[in-house]
This record gives sequence, structure tokens and C-alpha cells, in this order.
Amino acid sequence: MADTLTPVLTDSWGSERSWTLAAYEAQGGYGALKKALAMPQDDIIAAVKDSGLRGRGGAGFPTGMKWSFIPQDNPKPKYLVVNADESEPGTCKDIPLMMATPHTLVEGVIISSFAIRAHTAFIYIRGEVLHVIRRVQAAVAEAYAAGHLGKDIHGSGYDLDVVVHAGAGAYICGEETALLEGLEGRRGQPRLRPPFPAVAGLYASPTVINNVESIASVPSIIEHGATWFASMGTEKSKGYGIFSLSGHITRPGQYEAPLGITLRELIDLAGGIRAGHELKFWTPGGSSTPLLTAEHLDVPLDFEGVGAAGSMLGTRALQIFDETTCVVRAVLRWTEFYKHESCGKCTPCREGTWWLVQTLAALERGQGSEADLELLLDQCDNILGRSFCALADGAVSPIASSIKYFRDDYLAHLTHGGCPVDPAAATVFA
Ligand code: L3W
Repeated sequence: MADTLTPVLTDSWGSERSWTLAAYEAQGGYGALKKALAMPQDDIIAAVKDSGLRGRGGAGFPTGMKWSFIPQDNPKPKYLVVNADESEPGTCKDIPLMMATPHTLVEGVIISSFAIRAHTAFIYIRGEVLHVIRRVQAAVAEAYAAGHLGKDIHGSGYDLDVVVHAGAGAYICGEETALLEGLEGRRGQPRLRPPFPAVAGLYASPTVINNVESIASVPSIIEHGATWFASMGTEKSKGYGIFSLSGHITRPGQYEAPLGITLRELIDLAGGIRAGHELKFWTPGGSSTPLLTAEHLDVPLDFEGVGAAGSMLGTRALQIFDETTCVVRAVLRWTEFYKHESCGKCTPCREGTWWLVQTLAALERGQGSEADLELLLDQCDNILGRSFCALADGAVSPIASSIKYFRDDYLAHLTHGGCPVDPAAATVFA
């Protein structure tokens, strides 16, 4: 396995004024667009399919296949929507990308829209990050001024408009159909699928929704070719991805590496766990993916490897917790987040997350008995797979996995009458 990083998306993050059109074009930016505009659109879709690129927003659905689901015989307009609502706890890759090199995303949007025959694209950005919205808006304005957007782009006869849309600060709007509801001006709540957005999405028209990193990966695939992309990563998880490391690590940040790299290798690259401490648990893809422990340090971080270890690769949000962390407290904090962010549309999620918080909070205070652990698992069981969207599935992931690996930590709260971790040494989750 590679022990080196593969900076493609992150290559120029450190360069001077990397977010400007001038800096991007100086590095060859928008060259892939000119190449793509001379290609048959189906060849672009074929290249993305052949590259093996899988959705970088968490689920890993093959990007080229999603594009090929757009029914071209449907006379309705086609839309591209970029999911830039990055809100998953611990996930910090799309926002840095949009801040450092927004033109990578804009170029990807133009090529992808051209491929699926869309003439309007939306970039839906999380509402709280005004600085990111401004930066992407500025990049879009620069692209219009340079003729990369608008009418008859570079004399190709192809027209495209891009709208940067600010969300209103709801985690649920990262769920693709709730995002569409928000874009249409309604309260963000998920829709029933099928129909999938590829068939009936924005304004009931065929719509491709992709994550920022997926779309930003397209220019380099067009520039270097599908074979180049597919030569990295593992058999079924091709290419590279941005891994965001946070928590008890010496050098937290974004590390771009081939899929299949291990946490052990990434921790080495990030200078190790903070001095004098050891790994206790970690999330592979944010708090919506089941926790893993030190026994999983050599699991390949690809869709299959993490799945086989009982979790999900998700957004590659590697949150690292050392032995000073109270796992019960951490899980309670995440559960409060899900309860707060539940959109309320379906009962298992709306009521279930409330009950999870009640049960967990009592256990964290040292109240109750061991039977309450079974009650908690039963509550998880009654929520998992029974809610309208993946939010509630995500909510139960850290709970069930923490009981699996750290049952003794829960029991210690009961015998100790509260958290047994020495407050002076504990990592505080305020
Ligand atoms: C057409 C079909 N399209 C599937 C499309 C579908 C979607 C994509 C993936 O959840 C996960 C979730 C979070 N015809 C199709 C089809 N599609 N079948 O493929 O769909 P799906 O249902 O597998 O996943 P999802 O509902 O999109 C996403 C996990 O990601 N996650 C969340 C991350 C949060 C962020 C953020 O902060 N913004 O990304 C973290 O792990 O738990 O499992 O496009 O339409 N037959």
C-alpha cells in the first residue's frame, strides 16, 4: 500500500492566492474544460465511468453510472446540483477545497453539466459559511467574465448558467432530496425515493446531485484520463480522496491519499497521536459511521475494507480520540446533535432520537441499570432502517458501536455513579 500522499485536488492549496482565476489558470486550470468541450458528451460520461470514481459525499455510488441514468429522451431541462452542504460532524474537506481552489469545482461543474446536457447548475452551500459562499460566488463571477460560463462557452455553442445558493443551516439539507426541497423554496425535508433525482429531481426534472469533491475530481480525470485515475486506489474503490484528520492527532488537517490507505499510515503522516497518549476510538466517516478502535488501524480505508470491518467509509472524516475521552459523553454529544437536527418528518427519527438522548443522558449521569443498555440497543434496533432517510441510521451508528466495543465504559458510569474519567485529565466535550 502506498505510504505517500497523492496531492491532486490539494496540490495548490498552499500557493499564493490559489483561489483566483489567474492562479488557477497559471497551473493549467480550465485546460480540461477546453478538452471536454471538443469531446462527444457521451465520451465524457464514459471516461468518468471508466475512471471508477465513486461519490465522495459518503455513499460511494458510481458517479458515471449516476450520470448515465439521466434520461436524454426526456424533453424537460436537465440540472446539475452540487451538494456543498458539508455538515457531517468531523467532515472538513469540501469547505477547505472551496476556499483554496474554488475554480476546480467551477471547472468540474461546467464539464459535468456539459456531459449531462444541463444548461443550469446549482451549487448549494451550507448557509453558515458565508465566507465560503462569497468565495465561490467570486469564482463564478470570474468564470463568467473569462467566458468559461454563460452563452456559447469558448465558441462551442454550449450555454451554462451557475447559481450559487446559500442553505439555511439545516444538517438535513445534506440529504439530497431535502436539499432539493430547500432549493425549491420549501422546508428541507426528504422526499420518498424512488423516483431518484436522476429521473425526477429539481422541479421534477432529471437532476444529477453530486458532492463537491466528486465534481472537483472530474477535470483531472478529463485531463489525465480514466486509466490514470483508476491506477490509484483499490480494485473497487479507485482513485484518491481527501481524508480529514481531527482530534487527538499531532497535525490535524486534510491529507489527500489513495483510497485503501490505512489509518496507521495516515496517523504516521500526521505526526502520530498526541504525545504520551494512545488511540482509543475513531470514526472513519464522521459520526454517522460506526466507531472503530485500535484493532482497526490496518483496515484499508476504501468502501469495501471499512464495510468489512463493520463500518462505512463515509466522508473520510477521521476523528481521532485518545484514552482521555469518555466515549459515553462523546456519543451523547453526537446524539444530541442528531436529535436537534432531525427534521421531524418521520416518527422513528423525531421520537427515537429524543428517546436515545434521554436514555443515554441518564446512563452518562450514572443513573439506571445494565438493563438500560439493552433498552438503548432495542431503541437503536427500532430506528435503524425504519426512518425516512439516513439521518436516523447515522444517529444509531455511534451508539450501537460504542456499546459493542466499550460496554465496560458504560457499566463503569453505573458503578461509579457518573463519569469515572478524572475531570482533570478528561477531554471536555462542552
Ligand atoms: C438512480 C438508483 N440513482 C442510488 C443515487 C442516489 C444518491 C446516491 C447515493 O446517503 C450517505 C449516508 C450517510 N437510480 C439509485 C440512484 N442512487 N440508487 O446514489 O444514494 P444512497 O441512498 O446510497 O445514499 P444517500 O442517501 O445519498 C449518503 C453518509 O452518506 N454520510 C453522510 C455524509 C454527510 C455529508 C455532508 O456533510 N454533506 O456528506 C456519511 O457517512 O450516512 O449513508 O445520489 O440518488 N437506483
